[in-house]
Amino acid sequence: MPDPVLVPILGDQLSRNLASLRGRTKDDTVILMMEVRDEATYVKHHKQKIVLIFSAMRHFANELRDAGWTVDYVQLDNKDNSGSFTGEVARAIEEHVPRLVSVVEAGEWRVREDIDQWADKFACKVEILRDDRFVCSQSEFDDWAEDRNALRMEFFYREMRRKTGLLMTEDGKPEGGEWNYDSENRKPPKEGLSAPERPKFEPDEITQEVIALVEDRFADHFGALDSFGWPVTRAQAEECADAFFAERIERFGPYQDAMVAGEDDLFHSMLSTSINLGLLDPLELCERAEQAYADGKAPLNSVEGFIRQIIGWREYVRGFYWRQMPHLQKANALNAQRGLPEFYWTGETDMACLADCIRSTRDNAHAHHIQRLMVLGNFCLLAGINPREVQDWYLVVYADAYEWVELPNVSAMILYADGGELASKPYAASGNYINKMSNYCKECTYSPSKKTGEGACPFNPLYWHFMDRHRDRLEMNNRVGRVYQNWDRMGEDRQKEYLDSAEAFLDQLKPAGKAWAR
Ligand code: FAD
Ligand code: DLZ
Ligand code: SF4
Repeated sequence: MPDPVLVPILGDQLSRNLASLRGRTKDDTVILMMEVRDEATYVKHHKQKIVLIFSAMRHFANELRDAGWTVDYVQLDNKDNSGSFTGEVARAIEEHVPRLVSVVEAGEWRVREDIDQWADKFACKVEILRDDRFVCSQSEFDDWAEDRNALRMEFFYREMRRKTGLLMTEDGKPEGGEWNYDSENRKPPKEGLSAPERPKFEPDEITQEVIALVEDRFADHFGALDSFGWPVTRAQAEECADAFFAERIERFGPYQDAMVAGEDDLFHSMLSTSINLGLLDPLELCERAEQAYADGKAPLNSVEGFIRQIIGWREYVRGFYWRQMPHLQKANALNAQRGLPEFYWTGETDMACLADCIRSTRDNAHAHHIQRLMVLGNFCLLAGINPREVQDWYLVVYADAYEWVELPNVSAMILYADGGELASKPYAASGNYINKMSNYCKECTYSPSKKTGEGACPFNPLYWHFMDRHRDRLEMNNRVGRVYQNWDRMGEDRQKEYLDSAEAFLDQLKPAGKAWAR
């Protein structure tokens, strides 16, 4: 093919409607897809995450070929694989002699920095296109953020509702009269609460080949592989979406914050891996949710909750990431310095809530939102774990983890390491919250009603230890400040019991001995 356009497609850009493919002709385009060591090892990703990405990439390449496109696909085990995106693009330029390299901007800072060098590095024109799979462009986010003292998801979300028209009445009002039905999304789980199984997919030949590759090359990475069942094609992802809209969305809203031991998915959509890879279009999913409401198949609090997660939180954290990078990686407003405990990797802890969330993380490369936030995240916040170690853990262990979405959620949302730029207060909670929203405590060695000493739920003294050590900062916060009245009313002796209890617990935490993440 003389002077083609070279279109590199990254592992999380598996969309047929990608900006760099639109308007291209098949006889004039070479698509380049690259499995590279740099991406597979910049952290030691969960084995399922690597299998998911490589298998989805290989399936996508085959679909493109079947549709008549020319695809130059570089496998990780190709013997002359250079190991980097830039190295492979250089090789492809030499081989195909393109007139233009057309690439959609990368989702992550690390990769975008590299791609920004391509125009200088290569003797060939390079265009970098906006990733318009997101509702909000960066310049639009910046315009919205520019003249505000504080960024709050809620106000951004309203803009996105107006922009998309989702759940808006004809006269420009929010459907049902309210913007946000979060207060109706906090139903504790009732006894025996269980959700229908989501579709899982037996590994086909392509996935099996990738599993063998990962077992061979990444044997020391975290996570189980035998339970792999993630959708790796758009058709499979659509089957998962169909199942969610048919069977689970109705109760998604009420039980959004509920946790049940052994019920790993509950009523969550389990679609984040497919959305982030590009297999599913986030806006199409929101439209399906809206339709489910219009058809009377799902209540407003479920549908609004789902749409808010996608055009609200998902878009908000992405805009926030690009505004805050690169310093967000190093932010540590609370000066948290403790190492991540070993049990985050082994799951060996007698705290039943953490043990179950870590088991699900190891077995599925997934935990649902409230587990990530109020169990795993809350513990790291209260125990003062160093943000870099927590960031690495979350980036490694979840199949849906890419830095643009992981970092704001970890650094800003759970650890308050940005000092409150993203969220108005830290999500700190004692054992009482977990006991209310889950059935974990029933099977736990500890008691959530015991506050200090032997057998007390560790979250209880840790909560007050956290509040006490950050009093100077948090007392000023009008959403938190009131708790200090309770603290002061306890008196010095009781306060000391809390603080001693927390310190005894923290002292026996064993930091991770092995380099699990990097
Ligand atoms: P559902 O509960 O069904 O929600 C629907 C969709 O909304 C999700 O698929 C996702 O696309 C979006 N969404 C929901 N919450 C968020 C959020 N806080 N930020 C961005 N998108 C959101 N999500 C990731 O995709 N990748 C991550 O690396 C990631 N890391 C997280 C780390 C922490 C500490 C926390 C608290 C949350 C994190 N999330 C992350 C958000 C959320 O936990 C997952 O998107 C969700 O659990 C995925 O499961 P689901 O598809 O069943 O989601
Ligand atoms: C996460 C990941 C992994 C493990 N491997 C690859 C890869 O070999 N090739 C690829 O194109 N993408 C991979 N990814 C996803 C990328 O990290 C992601 O697409 C970019 O970093 C986004 O900026
Ligand atoms: Fe978790 Fe505490 Fe409940 Fe045990 S008692 S499950 S540690 S919240």
